[in-house]
Amino acid sequence: MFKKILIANRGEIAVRVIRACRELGVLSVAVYSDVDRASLHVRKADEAYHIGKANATESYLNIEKIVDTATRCGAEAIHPGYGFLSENAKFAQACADAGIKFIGPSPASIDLMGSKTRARREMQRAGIPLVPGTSAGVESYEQAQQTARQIGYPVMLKAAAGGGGKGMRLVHSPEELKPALESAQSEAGGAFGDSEVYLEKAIINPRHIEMQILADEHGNVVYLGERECSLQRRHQKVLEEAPSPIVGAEMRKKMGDVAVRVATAAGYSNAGTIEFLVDENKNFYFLEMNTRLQVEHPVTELITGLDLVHLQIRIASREKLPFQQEEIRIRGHAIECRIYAEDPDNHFFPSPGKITLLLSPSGPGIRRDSGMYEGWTVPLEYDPLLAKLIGYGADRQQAVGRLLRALNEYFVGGIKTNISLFLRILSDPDFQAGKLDTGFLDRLLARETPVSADGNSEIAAIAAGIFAVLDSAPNSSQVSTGTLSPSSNGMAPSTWKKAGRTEALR
Ligand code: MV4
Repeated sequence: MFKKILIANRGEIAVRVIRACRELGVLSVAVYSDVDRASLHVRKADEAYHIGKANATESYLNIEKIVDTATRCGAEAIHPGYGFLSENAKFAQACADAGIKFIGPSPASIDLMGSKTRARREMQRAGIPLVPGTSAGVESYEQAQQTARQIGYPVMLKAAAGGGGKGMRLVHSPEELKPALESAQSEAGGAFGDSEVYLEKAIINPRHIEMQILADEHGNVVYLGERECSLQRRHQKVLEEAPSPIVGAEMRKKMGDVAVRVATAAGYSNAGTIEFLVDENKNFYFLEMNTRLQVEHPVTELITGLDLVHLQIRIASREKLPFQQEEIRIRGHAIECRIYAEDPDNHFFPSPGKITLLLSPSGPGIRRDSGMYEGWTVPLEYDPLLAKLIGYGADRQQAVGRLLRALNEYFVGGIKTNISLFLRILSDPDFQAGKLDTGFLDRLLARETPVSADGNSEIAAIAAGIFAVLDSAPNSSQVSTGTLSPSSNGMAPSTWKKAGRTEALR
């Protein structure tokens, strides 16, 4: 086992990895930029080193600086977290060249999955079900026209170097093809320095379901069940759950076996995720593979009882997988809410700033992976993910109930967060019935009319003032609906009632 690991990341995921290191008796090393000097990961690590300016290219994306820091402090391995350098084959190679273990797959596996067309070619050869389409870049408009006609409209144009929706265009009819092709190529060129695009049959309102795998460096691969990730906004996931409400034991085994074959064909090791698009008839198609630990890994941890970060580190130190497929059991249901510093009433604009008050939920079936603390200033330079609130229960309904309860206990003062959005999602009848697809959130948001400026805001401000004075003790909860009695909805009692009780005690 390693003695010291450097974490090339920040925020909640850096804290998550530091905790795993502590549990394994491994020393942890944080790195930080100018604006992260006071961040939680720096406070929690055994050692911390400044690596540059706030701009990520000068700090968290600076390969040379990070590898040099690891060498100088004597770290034997680097955990890249997610985002930043986590899927950068050059970084994985630079680590290897410096004699440092990259906690993740080989540069060759990262490289393969980084090219969507190459990955499609390799996976087709391995007999993996793909969305019908091409596995080479579009050569000309005329060729695209012909291919699109063969596939049948609607078609999807995608960037070969892409993923996550950049350079992607939905094309309904032949007339739309030419302008879509030109704009997709130019967007891909701008975003990735590679304008190659390819064509796929478009699946309308698909579900996005992904399969977690683990592979050791001795050829053993297992799957750990799926995650339902259909709730997203602008290709940014918002809520994830495991298991998927539509996947039963039979479908899980089929998807799991395909995922294991994908990982095997890619010569993959460490933790990875195979993404599938699922159509309304539950046909599933390989979409892409994420060659890193994912944001939403906790839901899989809760339903399998495994610690994915421990296992990543153990795999990187060349241990064999400590279990076989038959020993993996899925139990209960977990749902994750991504708490972002953004304003749901103003187009989800980022809302950086100082956290002046923080009341955090806990209790039965609640896990909170957070990178914030009261008094900390959320920097504007990075992804605004503050924390992940995960609810676990014996079944989906219990997980939802626990999350609703915990969300009502959550209060983040000084900045805007999307906490209220989750109260809406989790209360939605379609959500509760498990009727989700990738269009769900946009439909919910289109339906919902934002609070209008009708003069009530002044009254609300006065009420909030009273609330702050009477109810600033850490056992308070957020203002809830107040119109229903506690016994009827299981929520926190009315803030007015609570204020009255406080008064009576004085
Ligand atoms: C698709 C698709 C429909 N048909 N491909 C979006 C992100 C990128 N990773 C793949 N994406 C999609 N690819 C075909 N052939 C619909 C999407 C898509 C989507 C996928 C996953 C999660 C959310 C999504 C939201 C809109 C579109």
